[in-house]
Amino acid sequence: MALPTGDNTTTPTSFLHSSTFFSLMRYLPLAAAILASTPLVSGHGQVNTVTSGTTVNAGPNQYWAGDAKNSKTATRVMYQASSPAYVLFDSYGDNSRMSCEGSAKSPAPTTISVAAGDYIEVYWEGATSELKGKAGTGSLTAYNPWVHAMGFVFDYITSCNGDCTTFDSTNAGWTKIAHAGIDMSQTISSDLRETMKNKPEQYYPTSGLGLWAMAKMVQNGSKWSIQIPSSLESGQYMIRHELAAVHNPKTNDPTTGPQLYIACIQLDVTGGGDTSLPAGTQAKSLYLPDGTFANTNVLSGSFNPANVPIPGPTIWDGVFDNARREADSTAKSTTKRSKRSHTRNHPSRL
Ligand SMILES: [Cu+2]
Repeated sequence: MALPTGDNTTTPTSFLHSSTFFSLMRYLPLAAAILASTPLVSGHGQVNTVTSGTTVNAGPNQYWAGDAKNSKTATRVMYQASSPAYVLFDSYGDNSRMSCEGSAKSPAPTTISVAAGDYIEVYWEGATSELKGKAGTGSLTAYNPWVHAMGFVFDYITSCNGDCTTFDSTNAGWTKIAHAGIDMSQTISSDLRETMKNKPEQYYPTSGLGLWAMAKMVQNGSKWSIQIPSSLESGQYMIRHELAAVHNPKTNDPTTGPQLYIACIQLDVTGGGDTSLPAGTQAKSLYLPDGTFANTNVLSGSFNPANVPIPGPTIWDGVFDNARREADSTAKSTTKRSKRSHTRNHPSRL
């Protein structure tokens, strides 16, 4: 859910609850048509597609397990758009929900092959058409754009210890490979700012510098790029790609606070380096349920976009081997690089 005036408030459930049996019968064909066409429920969304080079892998159908694409997807099933649609602060300490939105023990049937050092592109899709065809959404018209513009994007990785299609990620240790909060060198486009004002889910900061990672994603056609560290040894891994929407600041109400949308994407990494992942951080220990992050309040008068720390562990220093390797390959030195362990992965517990 979003602000009272935010995400779609006409859900099939409320429709049904507000109807007498007689009027329900009158509207049944309409309700059936709505349910058959799109999931007309409260906002949010899911992964539409993941690409790796020329490989295009469709995300699962969250609403019908029998969909043919579900037998070919490498993305684990996420929550549907109705409760639970995302993970809230009262569940930040729950490994089952925090690792893969309830799919920790329900692997996807395939993996996507990607070379170490290369990128995968994740295309998000809104569950509703709130931003479809709206200015500032990167000309995405093939499906619904992602619906929120304020929030963080985090990327973690874990080893599947073999086969991702049988991997239980409940107690996995996650290593952060990228994160993004507010970029104070950029502004949101005036188009998207206006679109969000009309949603209505006004964008903060209301003027000046401060581009949230989520707005960057929406402006870029709801696409996010993730680089696989070139130092990482070959094998099967799972990416925990996470959007944290902050449009509905936390109060005493347990349905408020940052909304975590977590997509687990199974990869077969080829051509890797000589570095293995550190132990990482269990999903239940990534964020504090009452810390700085949980209490991010874009609506408070004192909100300062220049002082929004990024929560969770620091980025794994193995990621920076990408740059080191390039430097190494041009260096004259013939010294063999030793296999180093990377242990600087302490949670900052915000
Ligand atoms: Cu939402």
